[in-house]
Amino acid sequence: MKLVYLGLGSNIGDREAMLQAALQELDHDGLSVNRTSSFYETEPVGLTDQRWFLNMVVEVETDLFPLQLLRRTQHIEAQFGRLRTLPNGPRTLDIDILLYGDSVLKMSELQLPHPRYRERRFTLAPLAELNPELRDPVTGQTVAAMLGALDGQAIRRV
Ligand code: PH2
Ligand code: MG
Ligand code: MG
Repeated sequence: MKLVYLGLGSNIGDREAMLQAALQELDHDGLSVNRTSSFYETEPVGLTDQRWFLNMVVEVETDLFPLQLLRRTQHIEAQFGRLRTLPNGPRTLDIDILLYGDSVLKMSELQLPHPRYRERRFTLAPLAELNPELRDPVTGQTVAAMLGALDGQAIRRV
């Protein structure tokens, strides 16, 4: 069993209902949800002219391999009407694999850890709520240290 951290985000429609529904979909068939962070209301990063996001991080245990897990998360995104229009643009539901145990992987479809989670307050703050001493498998830095090194990016714990 691997300990995995998923980042969830939504900024279209009923954002909280979307995240709650995604949690239900995640918690079966080879995946079990251990713990969930609070919800965070977060300023959009990248494309700034869009609604604020609701983000959270979920700790799951799984015996799925990384690409199996990716298919599963993509299937759930599709189920909730996710359309890929603009990179970094608005989305009903985004599920990103942030960390998969201490695996380091670079494939065209999937990179682990997630290539941008270290710079984003909307991933690090909820992750720090769950596991501040968790270490990045590449840099060896703790989540708390990475979060402490960031500035900017308004977020508010709900
Ligand atoms: N996701 C992005 C781009 N920008 N900004 C916030 N605040 N939250 C997100 O989940 C987010 C983002 C790409 O997936
Ligand atoms: Mg994302
Ligand atoms: Mg994504």
